[in-house]
Amino acid sequence: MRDNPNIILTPASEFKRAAKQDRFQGHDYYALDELLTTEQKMARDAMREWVRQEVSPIIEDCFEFNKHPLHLFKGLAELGALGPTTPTQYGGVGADDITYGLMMQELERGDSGIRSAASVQGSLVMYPIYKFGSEFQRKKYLPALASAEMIGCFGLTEPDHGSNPAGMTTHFVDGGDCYILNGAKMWITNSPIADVAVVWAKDEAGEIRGLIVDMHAKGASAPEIHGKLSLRASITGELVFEDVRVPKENLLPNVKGLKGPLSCLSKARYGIAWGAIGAGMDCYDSALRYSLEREQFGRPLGGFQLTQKKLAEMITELTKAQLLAWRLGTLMIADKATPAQVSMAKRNNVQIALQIAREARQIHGGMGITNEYPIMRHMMNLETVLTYEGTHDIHLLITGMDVTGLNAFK
Ligand code: TGC
Ligand code: FAD
Repeated sequence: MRDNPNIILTPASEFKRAAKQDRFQGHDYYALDELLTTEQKMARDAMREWVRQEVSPIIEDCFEFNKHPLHLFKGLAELGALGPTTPTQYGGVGADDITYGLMMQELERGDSGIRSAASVQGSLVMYPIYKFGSEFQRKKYLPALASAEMIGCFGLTEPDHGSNPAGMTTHFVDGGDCYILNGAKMWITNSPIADVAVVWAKDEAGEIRGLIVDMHAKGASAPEIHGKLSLRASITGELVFEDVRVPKENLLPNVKGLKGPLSCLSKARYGIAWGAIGAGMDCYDSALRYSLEREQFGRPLGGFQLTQKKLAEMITELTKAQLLAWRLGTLMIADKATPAQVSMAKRNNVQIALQIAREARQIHGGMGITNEYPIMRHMMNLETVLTYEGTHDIHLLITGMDVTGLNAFK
């Protein structure tokens, strides 16, 4: 549609140009910057600039035509966005959790799918290898993953076990000099392009263990899932294991049980709590700009009380979300954050970002449904973000369990 000469977009394309110029201004209503260190602000600003230069010019096409900009991995690696909190001796940049969060915010301001690529590589592949792996595994995999020489994926969800991963049926048995792995995983970000997968599977005793699986091994495959109307710049697939021989040295030695994968999720969910703010900000920025430039009934849309209500609520919710994420970040740095606190922030911030996208879409009127503006892309992406890493309702039940002490899952 963008190249259709029959469609005249004269006034709106002006707004689009103006909106694009100003999209990255950021909004810091409560002077959050004063709470950040110089290093945190520098990392955020570098990522914002990189997104502006490398992601924004291509992202609408990637989304529309379902293209996966894999070349961006190199830039992400150079900026230290792949496993930012990983110590430098393993190829990371040894950043603190607030720096990590701010990086995710800026990436998701660009696109949730690009943030996803960084989340999976850093929090779901590198983190478990660092946290639960042997020294041999750390040295073999972490530098290669941090530099994007190797791409990883995280296999927890199965076709019949999404919200309830404890029920998984993927399993492995002792095959003498190796383990023999069988089973299937579903909805796995980056699986079709992955060199390695961190796969959670049950051993012969029924205990959940983590395995680092070479995706080039015989019997391992990763068919792509097609037809996604969300996160279209991100590639998603299955993982299928048919008698795959996994070297015994690839078992993660230092964790057993569901707390292994769930603690990786805590790290990634925290990143999403920041990331969603970025998507919300991009929608808000676009809506604010449009409301000041688009006139109806002889005045800018922003001059009507109903539009001001929408904008005022957006910036209020964004500000609350920023403060929630920042405080959670300080708890993460002090190693005091609980999984339930992470759930609250992930759930709240994704929900408000989605609401902001919906309201921003209304402010843009008909133009809001086109890819002249980022709104629908963010909105469609956020539908996935609301669901993955624990659905909106699962996180509500985690909070419910935390405050009542009663487990609604069992
Ligand atoms: P439950 O009995 O509650 O817990 C089992 C053990 O795990 C511990 N635990 C955690 N540990 C660390 N971090 C967390 N967030 C934890 N949550 C629980 C818990 O203390 C216990 O430890 P222990 O020592 O007693 O054994 O487990 P349950 O089976 O009742 O499940 C609870 C429930 C439903 C909350 C959990 O299964 C859950 O969170 N389900 C949602 C599944 C989910 O989030 N899947 C995400 C898949 S990965 C993904 O979506 C990646 S998207 C990638 C991208 O960004 O592109
Ligand atoms: P279900 O668990 O079937 O849930 C369906 C609905 O039922 C939801 O609304 C849920 O909230 C509700 N529900 C379930 N149980 C309860 C309950 N007890 N009480 C009330 N309501 C309930 N997984 C990975 O392992 N690795 C990845 O890299 C990965 N990437 C993904 C990328 C994309 C694009 C998507 C869409 C998903 C990805 N996932 C990944 C999977 C994701 O984590 C799951 O989709 C999610 O956990 C939900 O599982 P499900 O889709 O099977 O839904």
